[in-house]
Amino acid sequence: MSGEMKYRLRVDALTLPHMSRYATAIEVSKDISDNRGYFHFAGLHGAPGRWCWHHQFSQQSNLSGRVFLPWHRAYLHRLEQSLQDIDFECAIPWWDWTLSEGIPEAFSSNDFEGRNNPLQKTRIQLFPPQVPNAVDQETFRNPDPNLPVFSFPAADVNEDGRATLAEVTDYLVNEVTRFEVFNDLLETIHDFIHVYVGGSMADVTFAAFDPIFYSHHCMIDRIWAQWQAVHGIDNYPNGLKSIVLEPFGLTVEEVLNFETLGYEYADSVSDIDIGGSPIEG
Ligand SMILES: [Cu+2]
Repeated sequence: MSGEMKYRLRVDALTLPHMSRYATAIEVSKDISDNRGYFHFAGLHGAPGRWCWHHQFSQQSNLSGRVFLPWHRAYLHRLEQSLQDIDFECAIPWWDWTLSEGIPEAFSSNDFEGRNNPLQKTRIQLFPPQVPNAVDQETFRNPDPNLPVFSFPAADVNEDGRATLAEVTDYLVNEVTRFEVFNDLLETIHDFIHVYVGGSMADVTFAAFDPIFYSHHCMIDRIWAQWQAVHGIDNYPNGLKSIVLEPFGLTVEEVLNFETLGYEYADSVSDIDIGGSPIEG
């Protein structure tokens, strides 16, 4: 454990220190070809590793259970550790899709400090025997004009017949007391966001090569962290706590208290020292 707590902040303009540090670390990571680099981590989720847990299953396990949230927490943690080896101060930023602003500029812009924006896309190159057929393509997105809304009266605070992501998320965190119900609703919302982004993000085989994947999952992890703050950090099915989250070597139990993994969620940069650079704007 590193000892010092890192704060994960909201996705914002690339000119802000927490974003430029993150983009720079991703850029460097993409040039590391061994198991400390971006392509190693991107390849764990879908092709070629196929370790991910969704809807109670992983292609690499004969167990079934709600392991979606802890598996992705361990995943982000290991990626974040590798990025902190590049820049000790950096942390994964969360994409707050409840703000209804679409794909953030930090991920859609071509330019980062006069270079290609490393958060915009990634060139995927996979060759046999890693995959049956060679893949050489760039990640792409095909976002819907509108973020999803839900027909969900219990969450629909203003009763206009359309529960927004903000309303559904609030409802989930504050009103849903059973982990199983919380998990399944959150996983469904998660699916909708993958489909909303479209393109590579809508394909589990390649989704994790798109850098926006990690900020989407960071948002999912943050909502779980908020739920844990309300409903209990250890509020998780006991029978699943000893499952090992492969290939990360952590058990479910070991990731429940995320602060022991060295990070917390903060809403604003204003009260946090994120490593020297003055906050602008
Ligand atoms: Cu996902």
